Amino acid sequence: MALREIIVIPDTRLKLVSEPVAGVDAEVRRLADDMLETMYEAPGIGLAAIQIAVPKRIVTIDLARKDEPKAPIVLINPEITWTSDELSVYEEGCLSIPEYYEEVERPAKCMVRYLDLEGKTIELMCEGLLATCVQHELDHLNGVLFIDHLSRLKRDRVMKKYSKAAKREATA
Ligand code: GNR
Ligand code: NI
Repeated sequence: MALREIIVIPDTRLKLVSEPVAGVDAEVRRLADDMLETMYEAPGIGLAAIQIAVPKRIVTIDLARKDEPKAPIVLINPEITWTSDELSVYEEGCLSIPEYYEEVERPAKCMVRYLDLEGKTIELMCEGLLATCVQHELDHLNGVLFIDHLSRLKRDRVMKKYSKAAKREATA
């Protein structure tokens, strides 16, 4: 297992559409392992491979609290096959947009189909924070960030702030 660096905005790689994985092999399993380690260390409740600069359709999720046993989920080539008409609002954050939080409205429930680490097809009904997290992560696979769901004004403000910070970093 290895800890990987999480890329942050305005890194343009976060806009890439990630490629499907051809098969669940040793390389995919190693990548998923690295993603879990990186996600736990951050700490975060979800991670998409593109956040460690790998444009593959792999997601890790673990909603267990600190005092609970780990409950990792690895989703390979995930697809949302159904979303509820009912919506819900959660305050979201993103490891690629550190220390910024804002409310986002999304379908309250969704059905996701994916391959697990054994290459088996799984269908999982999601609600609550899991539904939000799954949708947030699948957005990453399509180059979409949660700030893309906000008003242009809010998004532009966030992008400007992080672009300035990146420039300061580069010239420091
Ligand atoms: O750690 C994370 N918390 C979170 C909170 C509300 C909605 C979505 C998330 S996902 C985020 C980790 C991350 O950036 N995943 O891409
Ligand atoms: Ni994110």
